[in-house]
Amino acid sequence: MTDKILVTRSSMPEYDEYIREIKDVWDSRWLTNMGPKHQQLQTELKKYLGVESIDLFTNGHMALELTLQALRLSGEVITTPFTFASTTHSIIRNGLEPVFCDIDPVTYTIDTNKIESLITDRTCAIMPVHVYGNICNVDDIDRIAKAHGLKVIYDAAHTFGETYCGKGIGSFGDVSCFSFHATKVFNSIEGGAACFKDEEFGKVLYSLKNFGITSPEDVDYIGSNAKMNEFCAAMGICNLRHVDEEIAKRRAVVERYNSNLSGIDGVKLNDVQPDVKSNYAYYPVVFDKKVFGADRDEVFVALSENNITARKYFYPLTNSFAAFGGKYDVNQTPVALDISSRVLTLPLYADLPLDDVDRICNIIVSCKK
Ligand code: T4K
Repeated sequence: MTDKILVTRSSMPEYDEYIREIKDVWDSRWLTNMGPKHQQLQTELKKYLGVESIDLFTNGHMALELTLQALRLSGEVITTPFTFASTTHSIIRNGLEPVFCDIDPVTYTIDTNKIESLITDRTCAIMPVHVYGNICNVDDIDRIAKAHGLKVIYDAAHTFGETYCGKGIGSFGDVSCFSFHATKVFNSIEGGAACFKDEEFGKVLYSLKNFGITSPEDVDYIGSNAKMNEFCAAMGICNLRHVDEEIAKRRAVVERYNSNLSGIDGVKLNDVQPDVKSNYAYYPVVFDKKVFGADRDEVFVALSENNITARKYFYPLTNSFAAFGGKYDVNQTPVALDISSRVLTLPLYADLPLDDVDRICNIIVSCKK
């Protein structure tokens, strides 16, 4: 019996490197509340991501949720359902109404040709998602937002370190939010960041992650608690030293998958987009049963039987969640509905042995009928 292969595996520094990094935290007993490690990671990330301003959070979700609160929005937010629960929840938990736009069948990001028909006099913002490391059509989105006076908040959870035309992906839109969760290309165990340009917005956002406290005797906003602690920041500092190396290794895994799976009829692979420096975050494969003979679920089961856990990211669509009591109609986003029923994300992490990639691909190929 071979060891189980999971969809991903956290990147980690050497044990001793982390222990050295937390020595100051231990000695100082300064464990959280924007301490020195938090400051250091923030400074290093600002440079690495190529953004004007950045603030760190306890996770990517709180970055999204508090960003929407800090923008003081009301009304409707145009977004997509082909995403993790976090995107949609951040909208609804702010008392805003999500309006679901369909996705592009090639990049799986918001279909910018369909945004304008969804704009009403209640629309206040667009919250597009860069999916799997594929970036949205940021040029179209910028044009539409400017024409209609809308804010743009990117869910950039999957696009750590990517650039578009040489610019950090976090520098697009009014705000871009990253996730540094254990499963991401770069992790701080749990963590996240919001990147922005407007300093006034930044001040409100900063206080919202600390209960809305603005000075020792003033609480000006109804905030939350979403501060990154020093142990997480220390993990981030260590992982950032190695992230380029990790991305290069991920690339080698992706290229091995591509060489094994390209040219198989009924198996659609994901291409790196023009002008994008990719981080190789996920490896999505879309199956066409009519051509390949087997559907996504059959491939999923075949892999599971061999101790390999692929994942159906993103199935089901967020607009079908029981939590929303049938309020939204999945048929209004037919491309998203179709892709979510056919996509499988295959195991991908820096240290995934190439022999295992070959084995995974052989199992997939053996499903062909
Ligand atoms: N927006 C988008 C588009 C997102 O995808 C996400 C998060 C967010 C926003 C919110 O960001 P955060 O608030 O999470 O920072 C995982 C992650 O928990 C979640 O962060 C991620 N997206 C989502 C796509 O995937 P699960 O429920 O699938 O994770 P789980 O526990 O099944 O882990 C998957 C695999 O990862 C495991 O089989 C093994 C590996 N793993 C997992 C953990 C927890 C590790 O190697 N180490 C670990 O510590 O949600």
